[in-house]
Amino acid sequence: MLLATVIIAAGCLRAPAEEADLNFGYALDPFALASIPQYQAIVANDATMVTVENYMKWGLIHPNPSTYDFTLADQIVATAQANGQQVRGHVLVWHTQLPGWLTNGTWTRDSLLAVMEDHITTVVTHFRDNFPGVVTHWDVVNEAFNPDGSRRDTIFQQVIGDDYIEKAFAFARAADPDISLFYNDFYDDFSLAGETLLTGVPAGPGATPTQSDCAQLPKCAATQAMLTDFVARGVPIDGLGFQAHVLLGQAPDYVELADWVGPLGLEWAATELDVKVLSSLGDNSATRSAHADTFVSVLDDCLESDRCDTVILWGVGDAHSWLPGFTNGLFDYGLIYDDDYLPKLAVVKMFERLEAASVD
Ligand code: 9MR
Repeated sequence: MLLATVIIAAGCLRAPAEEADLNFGYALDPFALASIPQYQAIVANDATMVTVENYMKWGLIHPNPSTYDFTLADQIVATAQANGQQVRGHVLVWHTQLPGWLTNGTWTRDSLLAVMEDHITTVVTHFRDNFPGVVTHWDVVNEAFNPDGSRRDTIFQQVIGDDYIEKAFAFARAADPDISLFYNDFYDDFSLAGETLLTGVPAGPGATPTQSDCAQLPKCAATQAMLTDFVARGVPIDGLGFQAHVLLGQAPDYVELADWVGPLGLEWAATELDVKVLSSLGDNSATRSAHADTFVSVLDDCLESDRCDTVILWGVGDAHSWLPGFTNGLFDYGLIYDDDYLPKLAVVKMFERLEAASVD
């Protein structure tokens, strides 16, 4: 029993994930990766694919118009390469974490398109050339829609217009013909309601365990319309990422939500999975049981679908989760390892589910 606990504490999900042909892993923080032995062991022993939680974002990787800083992203990609893992690039175009020179600049459609092309080309090419074959997927555009399906009012939307998204995909494809290019967003009802509450943007509804019909959900329907149009016109896109920052017990049915993706010839992935637990409920056996079930439900959806081969968790352990900081402490305990990098029940349950898949 002690030996089993030690093995699980250091990670055990990689072998069954490989057996199940699943890209499985975590969004990583370079400082934790460089300095915390348990973190390093879990990442090495659980993950087949990792992503970079922050340090590939525009403001951090491209801090001045003519300066790129790949130091921290490179550390993560080099570690993944040494571990024999793949990397999902995150993210090329997003309205958050942009540098001041971009948000405060004066742009025309053409000048902003040129800057976007330079950014996408430089970043994609950097990883293509320095780590051949390691960065296999990119989240090209993130969160372009409001909960009601209208376009989010970003600098790219304002200055370039609706076609900034397809241009971003075309620039990424031109920079690397071999990578998978994803549009990435969130559709669950709780996250959409939270966004409406925080920002006043128009309301959802979004997906719940019992309502996951994309056509009935304005933001999902708008995404479906956009991707359908992209495929019809040959815009280079390979898939849709569902972020999946889901509420305890409230994961949508992603198989149903994504049932239109396969017929378009696209894939889908769970790209930022974590499970929001109300801090007031605590991290105890009851919440850990529901927390494990919520993780398994999303994993299950991906394993069940012949169009999903990737599940990435948005962090390794609760000590580094974005959740408490971003929700004023309302939510916590989102990940499958605790503050001390000890495994929760979710690790055991995901191990069992992956093992079952590998013998299917
Ligand atoms: O986890 C990220 C956090 O550390 C950053 O401060 C934050 C900035 O907005 O972004 C977080 O990651 C987000 C991801 O890039 C896109 N989807 C939502 C994620 C959680 O906010």
